[in-house]
Amino acid sequence: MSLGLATAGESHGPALVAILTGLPAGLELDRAAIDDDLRRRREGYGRSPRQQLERDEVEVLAGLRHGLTLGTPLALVIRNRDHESWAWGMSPWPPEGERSGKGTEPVTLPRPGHADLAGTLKFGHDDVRNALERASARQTACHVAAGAIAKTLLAAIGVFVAGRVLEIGGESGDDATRTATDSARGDRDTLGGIVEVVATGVPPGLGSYAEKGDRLDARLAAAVMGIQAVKGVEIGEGFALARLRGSEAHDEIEPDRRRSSNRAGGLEGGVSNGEAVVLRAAMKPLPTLMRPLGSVDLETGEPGQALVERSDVQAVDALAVVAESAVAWELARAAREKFGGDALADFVGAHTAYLERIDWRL
Ligand code: EPS
Repeated sequence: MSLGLATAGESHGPALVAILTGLPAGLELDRAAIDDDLRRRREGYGRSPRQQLERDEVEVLAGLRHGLTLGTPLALVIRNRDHESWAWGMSPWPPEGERSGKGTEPVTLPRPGHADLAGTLKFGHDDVRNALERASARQTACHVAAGAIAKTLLAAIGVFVAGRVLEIGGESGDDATRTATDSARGDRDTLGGIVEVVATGVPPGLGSYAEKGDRLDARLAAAVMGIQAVKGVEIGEGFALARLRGSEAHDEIEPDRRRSSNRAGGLEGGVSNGEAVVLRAAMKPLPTLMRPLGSVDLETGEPGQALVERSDVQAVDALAVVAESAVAWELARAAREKFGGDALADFVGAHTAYLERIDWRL
C-alpha cells in the first residue's frame, strides 16, 4: 500500500486538479486546515499581486463523504481566479470571439533560469507559454493541499512536520529579509533563500537500504528538489559533514537507543532512525526579472531581452510551506508502505504494534 498523487493544471488555465490514491478509509479531513496551508503558501512578503487575486480554496469532487475519506481516490480542484483575465488566451478549446485579455500574443523570448527554452525545444512548441504555464510554481498549490492531507494522516501516528525560512537573499530575521526584498524589488530584481523542514515523531524504520530507490533520504531529496526553483537539498548537517572527521560527524547511540546529537538529520542508511528528520533546501533567485536578462527571439533568431511578466520578488516563505508539504507527503507515503491498512484503524494499529515490538516510545 502506497500513496499516489497525480496533478494537472496550467498557471492561468481554469483550475488545478489533483487525484490522491492510497489513503485509508475513515480519515477525517479538516477543510479549514487544508485552506489554511493554502493561505500560508500564498502569503509571504515579496509575492506577486496575483496572490491577492487568488482564493485557493479546495473543492473535493470524490473520495470523501461527510468529511471522512472513503478509501477510494480523492479528487481535488483549486480554481484559478486569474483565469478570468486569460479566458481567451488560455482557452482549452479553440477560442471563440474577439481576442481579449492576457496571453493572446505568442511568447518567443525565453527567460534564463526558467523552463522556457528547454521546454519549448523539447515539446516542439512555437509559443513559450505552452511550456511556462505548466512549469510555473502555481502548481505547488496542489502539492500543498496534498501535503495538508498527508499531515492529517501523519498526525494519527504522532508525526508532525513544520517548515520555516532560514534565509532570504543571504539575510535572516523578519526585518533584514523584508529590507532585502524591498531593495531587490526597487532594483527590479529577485531573491532566493534557504528553508528548513523538521519532522518529529518519525519512528525508526521508515524507508529502506534494500535498493537505492527505497532510501528515504533519496526520496525526500527528490520530493524537495522537484519543487520549482530548488537547486540544493541537504539532510542533517549535509555538506558541513564533509569537512569533519568521522569521530565528530556521527551521533552516538545511548542505552535507550536515542541520540544526544542529530547530525544525520534522522536518517542513516536511507532509513529513519527515530530522531527528528531535518532537511534544508536552497532556492535560486526567481527567473522572471522585471529588468530582463539577455535572450534570443526563437522566431527570428535575433538577440533580445527575456519575457517580462508580473511575478514574485521572492517566494521563500512559500517554499517553506511547499517543502513542508513535500516532506509530509513523502513521509506519509513511506508510512503507508510500512503500516498499510484499508481502514485508518488498521494503519494506526500496525504502527502501535510495531512500536511495541521494538519497544519504542515516541
Ligand atoms: C510563477 C510566476 C507568477 C507567480 C506564480 C509562479 O505567476 P503570475 O505571473 O501569474 O503572477 O505568481 O505563482 C503562483 C501563481 C502561485 O500561486 O504560487 C512562475 O513563473 O513560476
